Amino acid sequence: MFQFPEHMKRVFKDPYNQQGFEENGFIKIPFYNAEEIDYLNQLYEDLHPKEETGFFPSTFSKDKEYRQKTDEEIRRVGHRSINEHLQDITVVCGSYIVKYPGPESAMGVHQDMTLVDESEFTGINIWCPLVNLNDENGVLYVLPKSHRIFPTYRGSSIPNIYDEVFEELKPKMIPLFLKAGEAVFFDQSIIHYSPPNVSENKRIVTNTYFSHKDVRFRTAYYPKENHPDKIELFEQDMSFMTNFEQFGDNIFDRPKVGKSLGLVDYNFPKIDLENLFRKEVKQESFWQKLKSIFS
Ligand SMILES: O=C(O)CCC(=O)C(=O)O
Repeated sequence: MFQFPEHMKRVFKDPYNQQGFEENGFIKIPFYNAEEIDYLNQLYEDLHPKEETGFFPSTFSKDKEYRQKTDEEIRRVGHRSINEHLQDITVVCGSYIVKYPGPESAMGVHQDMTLVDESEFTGINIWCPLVNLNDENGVLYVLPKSHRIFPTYRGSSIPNIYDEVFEELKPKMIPLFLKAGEAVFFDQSIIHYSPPNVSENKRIVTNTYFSHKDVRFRTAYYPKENHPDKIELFEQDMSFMTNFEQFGDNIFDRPKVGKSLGLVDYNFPKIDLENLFRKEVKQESFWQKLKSIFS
């Protein structure tokens, strides 16, 4: 089992952003200007396959050309702001994440799958809506500080640390009512979810995934039948996010890409609410204060 590094490798130019991100697992930063927002909205209309419904990330699309063009353009447009705020990074993938109106557009409580070697690196999403978010159109909720509860291996085949406490965690989570063009940079391992879009319009977000420039990419798979107490790790390359074919389906199968690095021990930790939070963090006033800072 791995340990988290004592300090994250620096990626934010502003030390306050770096510190806030490390402490809480996320940070809000203005990202696109009005012209960039208009361009990316129009690009989505021009490019997206017509049959999309519900919750639809472009990384799920079977249309490789759409995925590639989206990736190229989102990286290109984001470059100005990335250059302003970040240093020593490698940008891995740009994508759209769209919620069409309807109950099936909900995204349940989760942590994103392991994509980097978290003993040394952090995978970060720049999640930026192209519309103002509100209670109706699929705002993102995060559980502050949850990126550091336990070191975890994550993926569809692996049991989650929060499986038994979904309902208790939800009231602790904070909605990020971002304006169009304002981004949340969040650690992939933070616990997060978004309710369905019950407004009349689709909600378009761009997501730009990056890590430190020296990053080692890793994915994790649980070979439950043969090794119930182990995880198999896979080395992946830069193209994994744009080329992986198993996001939309076969996501529970052993990865068909990457090089197996063999088996490692894993103790499948679970959140126990009683022991989870330090004393002051258990108090309701702590959460009220956090909500007022971040909302
Ligand atoms: O776009 C959303 O509403 C949620 C996105 C999300 O949870 C993710 O990409 O992991």
